[in-house]
Amino acid sequence: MKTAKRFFCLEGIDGSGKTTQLDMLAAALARDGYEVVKFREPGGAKISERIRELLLDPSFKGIMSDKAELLLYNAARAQVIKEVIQPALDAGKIVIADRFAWSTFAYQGYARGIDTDLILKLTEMTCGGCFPELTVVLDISVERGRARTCKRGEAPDRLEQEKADFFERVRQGYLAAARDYDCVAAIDADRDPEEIHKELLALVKAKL
Ligand code: Z5A
Repeated sequence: MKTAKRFFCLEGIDGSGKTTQLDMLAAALARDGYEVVKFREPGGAKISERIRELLLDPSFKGIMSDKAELLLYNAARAQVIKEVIQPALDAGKIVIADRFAWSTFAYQGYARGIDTDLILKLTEMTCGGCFPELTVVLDISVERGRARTCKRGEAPDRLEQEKADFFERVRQGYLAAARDYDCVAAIDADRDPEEIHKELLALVKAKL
């Protein structure tokens, strides 16, 4: 996969701390004088946020087909690339994504069982060369991740309603990506947020 300079991504199961770490990373880079654009997936652009509503709607549990799900995640991604990511990279800004194509590899590939070679081909079509030069997987056990999200007390969305073994397969998908691809690194996310931040910042700065 062709990668884009200054494009970074955080991945991990629910509750791994992506959003927390993304905010800390973006703030640290901004303090160093970098212009930073951050967004979440699915989402980050108006059309992509509308697709997010469809994807996460709990009333579609058991109704949405796996193929429709796969294509909708890619449709949301194609739009945010066009509107947000590519213009920011062209302007020399740093882009940080809260999830990107490795989520599709882990959730729709490893966990749902869709052929991962097919997903990689579709990813090439959707992203072209607009693919993160570094993805950091925040690795945590399913149990510990769940304990963190349960504390929020919100009703689970369609994906969050999946069982623990689904999320274990997601976790294994991420760890396989970190083993097999140089542009993916996994770090221990079951630590103090400051400790994780230091390691993450060092990994990103090594690329700048
Ligand atoms: N999905 C997919 O299937 N295919 C795809 O291609 C894509 C996505 C792109 C989108 O989820 C869903 O779509 C997701 C994957 C699927 N579904 N699932 N399940 P989302 O955007 O709604 O949710 P999320 O990405 O999983 O975010 P999250 O639940 O908010 O988790 P997080 O961002 O990793 O964690 P956080 O919000 O930073 O932290 C969670 C809590 O833990 C919070 O109270 C923090 O204060 C606390 N926290 C954070 N760090 C720590 C540490 N280090 N110690 C203790 N407590 C901590």
